[in-house]
Amino acid sequence: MSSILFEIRDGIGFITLNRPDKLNAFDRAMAMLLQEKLDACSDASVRCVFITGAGKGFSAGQDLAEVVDPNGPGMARILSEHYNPIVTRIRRLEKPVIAAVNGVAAGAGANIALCCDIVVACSSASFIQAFSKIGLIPDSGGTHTLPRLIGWQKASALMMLGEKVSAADAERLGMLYKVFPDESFAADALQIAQTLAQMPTKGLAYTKQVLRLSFNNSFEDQLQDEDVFQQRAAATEDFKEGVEAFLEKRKPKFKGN
Ligand code: T3D
Repeated sequence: MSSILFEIRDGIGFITLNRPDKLNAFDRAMAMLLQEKLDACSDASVRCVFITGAGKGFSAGQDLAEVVDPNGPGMARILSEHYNPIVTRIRRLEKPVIAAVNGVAAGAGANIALCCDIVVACSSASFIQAFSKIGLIPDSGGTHTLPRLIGWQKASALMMLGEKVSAADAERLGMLYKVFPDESFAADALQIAQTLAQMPTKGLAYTKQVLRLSFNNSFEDQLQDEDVFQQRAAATEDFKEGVEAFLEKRKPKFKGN
């Protein structure tokens, strides 16, 4: 069985981290396959990406057995060839990426989830910046993402203490968008993906890009970037359709172009 399950259905690229007996911890094969599947999501038929975990966890981060395996990739390659390319692909994909956190998300598993555009979790899920407990620093973009989500002080404490954060606390802190009950989580998370897959894909991609630019921009520069991206959005077929549908008092039918 492949360590990444992938299918494209109804405009959604479904990616499932699939090493459930290891809580979907990443070995090299899984990290490389995830990159391959994220690349496949560049296809125009994919209008939204949905990442979740098989079994009871989302991902426990790096497979620690691989770290000490003399035949493993070695520490020097793990960030540059595994995690950095994964989170970079997620950030650069010109469509929304949802992390549907179905259980524990630890280490790189947590930070891959947190770099997605919309993070939802089931009520029994949890997040752990597990790195400090084994003498590492947080990676996979976590030192960039987490303080921007919840502020420097909370991020610093969670990263140093390595405490488990419940889904409810993660929502309260602003780490994620919404928590859904375990029983309805699969359907509730899917509903978000289905909604996004019917929306104006290019407009969502530009939203993602301009939000990213805000991290480094002054207010004035951001206004200019909004202007640039708004011109692009206004040139799309979907904008035309959105306005026409509004004026004709009908439901718009967006095609993603
Ligand atoms: O170069 C570099 O390596 C840098 C890259 C770093 C990236 C990172 O992600 S570093 C952080 C690595 N992750 C961790 O340190 C987390 C380790 N796991 C845990 O602390 C716990 O498993 C959890 C808190 C995540 C969950 O606890 P629990 O009690 O729900 O489950 P469990 O019983 O600990 O785990 C279930 C199984 O998954 C178990 O296997 P077994 O005993 O049933 O055969 C456990 O060994 C396995 N597992 C869980 N996490 C990992 C793992 N196996 C390998 N690597 C793991 N990370």
